[in-house]
Amino acid sequence: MNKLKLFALATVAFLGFSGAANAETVLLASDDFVGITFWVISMGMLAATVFFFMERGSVAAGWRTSVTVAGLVTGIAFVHYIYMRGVWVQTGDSPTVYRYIDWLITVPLQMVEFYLILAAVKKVSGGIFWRLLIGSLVMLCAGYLGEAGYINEMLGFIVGIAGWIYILYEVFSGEAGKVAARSGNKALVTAFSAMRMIVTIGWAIYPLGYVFGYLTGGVDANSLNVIYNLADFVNKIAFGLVIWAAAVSASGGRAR
Ligand SMILES: *C/C=C(C)/C=C/C=C(C)/C=C/C1=C(C)CCCC1(C)C
Repeated sequence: MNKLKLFALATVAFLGFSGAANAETVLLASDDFVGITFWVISMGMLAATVFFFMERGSVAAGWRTSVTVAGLVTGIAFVHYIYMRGVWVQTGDSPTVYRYIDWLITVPLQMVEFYLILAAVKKVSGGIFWRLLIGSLVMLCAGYLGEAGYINEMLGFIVGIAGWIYILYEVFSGEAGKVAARSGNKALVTAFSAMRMIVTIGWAIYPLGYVFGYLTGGVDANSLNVIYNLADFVNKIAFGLVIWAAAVSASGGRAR
């Protein structure tokens, strides 16, 4: 247990150090509000990562992997935010490639979370994970191709939306949704419904950002980045907190 905490602290210290090394070449202007959101959110991701790794040991064994994955999601986002912040502050350009690399890693990890919290209470098929993974890959690849200019922006949007709808279908009406509904486990049902709401309402912010950024004429990099940044803050940190809360309640409070 102590070894794990030590490892978490060492990782975080290392990451903080690499962030500090980056800071000497990057100076944030006091009127760069988009840059400030990049900065604030990177610190939020760091705090959430430390929190999830430290809390992992306080929950029942079956829930630990879920809490660890929540920490991986915010930790990976933290590293990407340091780079995205640098690109934005230094060039004023949208850090599209770093953003999509981050999403390409963290969104599948969040899809694993749906599977893991079900697997913590019930025997479930791996098909749930694979279908959610395919939906997220379709959504993100289409979005990237559209944003980076490889395909028509509208086409990228439509295919991306189709991938998202497929994910929603699986968590509401597909096998995942059915297993959760039938589980009879209160903590699981609460967490699953909250995660599902995040994937529905919280995630809707991203296609809205895409619409404002690319489809309503003229890419406004400022609003696009603020929208994406706020969305990441909610969808990565709140998503993890929901899992952590379910894990604590399923473990009968915070007993050690
Ligand atoms: C941590 C990062 C997360 C949860 C990122 C989620 C991203 C999306 C839900 C993106 C969705 C998009 C569409 C539904 C349409 C096409 C454009 C995208 C990729 C922005």
